[in-house]
Amino acid sequence: MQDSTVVPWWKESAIYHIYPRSFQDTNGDGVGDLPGIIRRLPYLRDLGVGALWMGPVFRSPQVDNGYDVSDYRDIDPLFGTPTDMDRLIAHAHDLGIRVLLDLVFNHSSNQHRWFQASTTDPDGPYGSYYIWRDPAADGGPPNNWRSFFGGPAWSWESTRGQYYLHLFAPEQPDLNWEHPPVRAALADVARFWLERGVDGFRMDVINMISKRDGLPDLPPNGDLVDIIDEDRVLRYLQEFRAALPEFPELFLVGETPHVSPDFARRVTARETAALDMVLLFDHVEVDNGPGGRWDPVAPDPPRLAGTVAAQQQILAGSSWPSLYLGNHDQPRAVSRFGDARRFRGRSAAALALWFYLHRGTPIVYQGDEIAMANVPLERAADIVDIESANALQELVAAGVAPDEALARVRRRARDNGRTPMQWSADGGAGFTDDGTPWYPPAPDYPDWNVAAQLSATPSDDPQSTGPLPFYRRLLSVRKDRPVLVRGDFLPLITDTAVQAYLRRDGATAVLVIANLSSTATPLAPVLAEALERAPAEAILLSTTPIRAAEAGPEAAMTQAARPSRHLDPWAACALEVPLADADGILQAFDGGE
Ligand code: TEU
Ligand code: CA
Repeated sequence: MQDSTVVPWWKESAIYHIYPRSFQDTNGDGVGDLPGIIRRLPYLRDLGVGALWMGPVFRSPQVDNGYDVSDYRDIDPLFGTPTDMDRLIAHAHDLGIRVLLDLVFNHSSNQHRWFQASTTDPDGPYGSYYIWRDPAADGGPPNNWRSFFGGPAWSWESTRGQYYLHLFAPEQPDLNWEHPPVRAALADVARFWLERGVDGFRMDVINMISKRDGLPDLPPNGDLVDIIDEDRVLRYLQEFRAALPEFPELFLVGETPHVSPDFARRVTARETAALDMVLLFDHVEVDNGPGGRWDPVAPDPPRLAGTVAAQQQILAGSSWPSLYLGNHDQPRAVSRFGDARRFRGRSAAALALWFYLHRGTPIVYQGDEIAMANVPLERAADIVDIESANALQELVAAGVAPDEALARVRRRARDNGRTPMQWSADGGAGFTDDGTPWYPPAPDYPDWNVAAQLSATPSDDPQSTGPLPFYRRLLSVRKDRPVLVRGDFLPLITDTAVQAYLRRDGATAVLVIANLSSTATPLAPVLAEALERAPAEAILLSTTPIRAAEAGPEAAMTQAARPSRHLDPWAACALEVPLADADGILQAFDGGE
């Protein structure tokens, strides 16, 4: 854990999240690979990120695209070799980029030798490595838990004559963290990669590793995560870090679906020495409808902003938020929270400015920096992700008309965020030279790709050039200003389409204003005045010429002619304001200390 006076790298720098199978193919098999990541490291350096987190590349049957690991110490040939990983780590470090691997420690693959042995030799050294139970009195599963991927969370293993637990697919048996040899074996896996130079880990569904004693039935509307023993999870994570004292700089970010605020705060507090950050979920569930994730409703800015502000509150002080708006499990942010149809470039930039200048570490998901969007998913066959395909089947089985079921699932299908990275307008989107991509690139890749946006400059309008230059400037501005790294988060407006907040430290303040909608929206006078007053050099970032002076004479007249200030659609800006002005703004919003 870090010394509290020094700002650790993971607070100052952004992290870039790579989905390896869709990032860059170099051997023509249509699947991204480690040499492909090596080839694109200069792109990450130029983007201005300080670390890359790659999804799992360990040996796996790929039932859940690598989140079913059959050998934690070997690289799956699909992605390359251990030597490729060594080269990647060395090259990344040469460019000042740290490397984070994705540890899937809640469960392994059923093809892992541990599970094979646990099945065939219950009394052997691996007999208790997994969660086995006898059938219930009626001969069925031991309790009523349902898997995240649909169906019972138990499968019968006839060789052993018992059920085993799997919170995800049957091919992903949960490891038994209550068994000390399991905890020691997993710490050894971490040590193996740390000794090869890895800088830290993202830990998959790590809040689920300890289940409540007795594995009790869930109440009728119980959520699977109600069965977690958070105190033991915290203890096991403290033990995990304590087992690796030779790596004092070890960075750990835990993926924690549905975790309680109290646990998020405890597990990331410096004094508990467990995790450095957690990946929360409330903000990526604001558009869950009454039927949950697969019954989506339109997200609205106030709900999204209010949820993010609540997370900031929970993780204020000695904890530290992560800031992600998309990943391989989520639909594309610009399609979900922006306006990909009418304001694709500008809404992607506005979302990035508003979201990533909150307190916490930005985690940029591959492709979001060029506003990659959802894909049509016109046929059920286009949905290949196990979770999304199972959800479609379950909806139809429950009587939802197939077209309606597809319409609901396609909006949230994980396939949306897993299409090949769009590097250029060349065939295969520049993702693969001569292979057939494992999944077709989005049809819009000829217009939305890295090459098309590389030539633009940060001062260009992201609506016309795409957001890549804007992202670069955003990450640079954030990193170069201590107030944007260390400053407090002070919400001003979260309940309208126009959002506003302050970041403030002892020396200065930054005012962030964003219209997260596609219509011109009134701006509170005190904010309009702050915009008018700000000298040009105080405007750190802006997605549009937000001020009359900046927009040229024609806008001056428009702006001045307006009875009350309006912010154009997806206009967003960050401006430095003197502390006195910041306090005045806070008072005006009655948000003063
Ligand atoms: O995801 C955990 C998880 O809870 C997600 O499946 C989530 O429920 C949904 O997909 C999006 O809200 C992690 C990995 O990120 C995911 O890719 C794996 O499928 C899952 O764990 C099992 O390892
Ligand atoms: Ca490949």
